[in-house]
Amino acid sequence: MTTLKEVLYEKIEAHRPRVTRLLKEHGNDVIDKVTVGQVLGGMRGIKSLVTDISYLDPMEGIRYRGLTLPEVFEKLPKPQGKEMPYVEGLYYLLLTGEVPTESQVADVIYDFSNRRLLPRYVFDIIDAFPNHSHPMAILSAAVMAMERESLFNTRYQQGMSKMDYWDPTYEDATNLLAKLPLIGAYIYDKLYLGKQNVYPDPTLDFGGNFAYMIDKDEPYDDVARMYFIIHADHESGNVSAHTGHLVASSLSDAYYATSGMINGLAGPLHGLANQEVLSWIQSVRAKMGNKKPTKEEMKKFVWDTLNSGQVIPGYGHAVLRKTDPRYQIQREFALKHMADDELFEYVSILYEVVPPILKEQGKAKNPWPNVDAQSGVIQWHYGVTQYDFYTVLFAIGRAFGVLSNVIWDRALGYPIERPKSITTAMMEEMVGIK
Ligand code: CMX
Repeated sequence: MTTLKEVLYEKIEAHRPRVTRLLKEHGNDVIDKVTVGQVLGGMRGIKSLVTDISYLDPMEGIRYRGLTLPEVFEKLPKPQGKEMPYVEGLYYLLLTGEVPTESQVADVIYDFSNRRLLPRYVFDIIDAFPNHSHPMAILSAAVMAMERESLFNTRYQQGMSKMDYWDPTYEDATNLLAKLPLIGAYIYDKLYLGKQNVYPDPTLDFGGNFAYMIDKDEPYDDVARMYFIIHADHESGNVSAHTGHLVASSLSDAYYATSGMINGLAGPLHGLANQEVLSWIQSVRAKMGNKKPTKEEMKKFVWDTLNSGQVIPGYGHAVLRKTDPRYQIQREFALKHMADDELFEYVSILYEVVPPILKEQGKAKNPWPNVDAQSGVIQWHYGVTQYDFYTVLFAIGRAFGVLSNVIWDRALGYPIERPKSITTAMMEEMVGIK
């Protein structure tokens, strides 16, 4: 059987001439223009990155390698009797653009299980963190500490052809991805369960093993698979994906790039919003003395939050202009498995109440919920009630997309990223302000 790495290499060889041709024959063709509003407004919408791993349509939502999320969930192989596909199969899809067969997935699962072991010093570093450290800071440091394991770095120091950069990058990325569940689980077990050890089950897949390691019963294994898959990629311009790409563009290795992307994801406007949603809902619940709010009461909480200058977490998006399909997939799961959950009812009321209010307020370009509006309550329902951990789960999923991109970046020889900055005075002069 051809391994994932061999299939990937064939794809890389087939793709390289396309980039060479674009550069050689169309290097000076114009594909976008840039306005002052875009430059001052966080570079929103400027077509300046290339990736074939995912594409985000504002109205349709994300596609991984051309497949919508419902198609991804339908087509990828699943463990027997489970609703959600293997995360390892997603890695195959993201890297190669092909839906793997059962046996191709089995091969990736076997490969991952051989790469799971975590060096002792990683546990020591996690243990050394002071109380009340945020799990995202611990995760970032644990990944960073493993940089000494980088094969890319070793091979680079020995002298390596540019054409081979992708190979040790693939090894680093796959080693790191295979170890992330153990790192995440150890952080969880230590911070919240007071455990000093964590043991993987070598017979389980990525999602199943993660559920096992944090002591969660079925169907949490499917929740973990769903969660890692929906968070994996959202094209290249979001903060976490872009940070990973940017850091790696200087030929910093996969460990540096992943630690960087984790740091970007940890902000409340990005991945941390899932934690913010839960804490916001909890504060509403506390104010209500645990009584479920009516729609009118909920409207007041939403307006109070807006009027105090805060954003409504879990709503709005820089690219999307409709309800996030990642929200929808989780909502369907919740309706099937936990329709009577009290906090899920809060989320459902918010879905009715928030969009009209954001429209009335008239600021947010997208009044609809994003992925983070739904994800925390599902975690809560299945016993992961420590909401500062939620972004760690997001990070483990996001690492698949970021690292798949970094491998392809090296395969296609994308250069160090270096946009140009100008001064405010230069900009004023360019637009005719004296
Ligand atoms: N609540 C209140 N105001 C909001 C809002 C929300 N949910 N979403 C956007 N706005 C406001 C913005 O703060 C901005 O206000 P100012 O003009 O005063 O600066 C205005 O509406 C226009 O913003 P926008 O162009 O619609 O949105 P941006 O592209 O600038 O920002 C995002 C996108 C996600 C940061 C923003 O919608 C937001 O802050 N949402 C809440 C936090 C959140 O859920 N983040 C998670 C996003 C998904 C993810 O990455 O995980």
